[in-house]
Amino acid sequence: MTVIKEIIARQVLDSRGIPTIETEVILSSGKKGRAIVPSGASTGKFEAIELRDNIKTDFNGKSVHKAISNIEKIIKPALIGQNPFNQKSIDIIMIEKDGTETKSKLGANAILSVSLANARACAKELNLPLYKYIGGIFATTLPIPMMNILNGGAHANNKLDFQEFMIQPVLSCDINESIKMCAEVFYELKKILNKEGFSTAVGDEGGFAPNLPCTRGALEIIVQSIKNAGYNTNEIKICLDVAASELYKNGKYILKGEEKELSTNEMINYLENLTINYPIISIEDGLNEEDYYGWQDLTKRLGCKCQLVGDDLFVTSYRKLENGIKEKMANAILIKPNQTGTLSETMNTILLAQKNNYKTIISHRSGETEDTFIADLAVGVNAGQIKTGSVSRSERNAKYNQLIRIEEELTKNY
Ligand code: 2PG
Ligand code: MG
Repeated sequence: MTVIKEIIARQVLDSRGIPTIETEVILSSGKKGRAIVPSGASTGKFEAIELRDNIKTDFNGKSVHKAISNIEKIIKPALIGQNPFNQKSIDIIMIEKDGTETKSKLGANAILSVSLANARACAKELNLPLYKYIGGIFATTLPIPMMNILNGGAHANNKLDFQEFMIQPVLSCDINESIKMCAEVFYELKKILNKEGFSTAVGDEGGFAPNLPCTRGALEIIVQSIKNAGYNTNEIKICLDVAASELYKNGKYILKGEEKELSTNEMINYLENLTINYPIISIEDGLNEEDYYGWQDLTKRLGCKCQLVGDDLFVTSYRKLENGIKEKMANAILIKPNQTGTLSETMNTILLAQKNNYKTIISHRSGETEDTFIADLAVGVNAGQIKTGSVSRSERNAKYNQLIRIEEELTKNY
């Protein structure tokens, strides 16, 4: 029987130059799996905890030596000799060794890196592509990209209140075509920004981060870019990540760029108005992560015409999603493996969503790496959608390129 023989972890860098963990799980057969964990900026209050050293003189407190030492001293001895195909038991061993609700003792970054590397090692052992190892022969649906083209909020230093403006080619049914359509809109957007004298420097997720004055201005420019690229707004729709938890102070939504302070009800009106005036089909974190009555109201009012995505609201947590389903909050969930900290927990949450007709969108973090695990995961669970940034930074393109490879493999059937 194949068992886990060795685990090696090291500190590497993410796309913001911030340390993160790369882990290799080596099996007794000699097959290896490797994974690097990403990191968020607008993190939800209830996310699993990323362990950092907090030593000011070491990468400004961001180094991860403690988490790595936890892998070497605690996780590795517990997993050596274990059957790697028993992913659930592997994850449970780590959860139990940690013993906290939020994985704060060993670090969700430490645990996730091992969990993902283990799954990859198993796929290698069986000579299967990762998506097929995760999902089997029915893992055949390529996700529709939700592509970020304008950045604001915590991902840029401009005045845009909303964090992400994305486009989605809703009628395209192949990944090459979807990526091409979005890329062409991105080029047109650059031309317009250039012409109007705005910066074309990009934000953390590769979308442009111009100092546009307001949300409506951003939406106008996106609609124009879609048209200039030769498409119409039936073919390409707009998706928003408001990241409203970042805007919420003392019971109000503070839209600095717009010079507005809105109550929950006014914020819902504001969002509804945007959906009436622009081709918006999806709104993520339209309200604060704890504005539960607001979420119920938002869902009642917009839920039948708009995808309402819980990111900070659900933090990929089974329990939070279960409660959200019961209380009728949102109708879709953003899935980020590092919000929960293991592959098994991520899978459980996805299955719960799918069983209850909540849409699933597999997502990157704003601090990413060349690791393409989420591309395989999106196909493996037939998620339907993926959010993995723009087409202008290689850590984002790595995921699109992996989807292109997977599509080729699935259609050619080799
Ligand atoms: C989000 C994510 C990814 P971050 O809010 O959806 O786009 O951002 O990783 O900074 O939480
Ligand atoms: Mg979000």
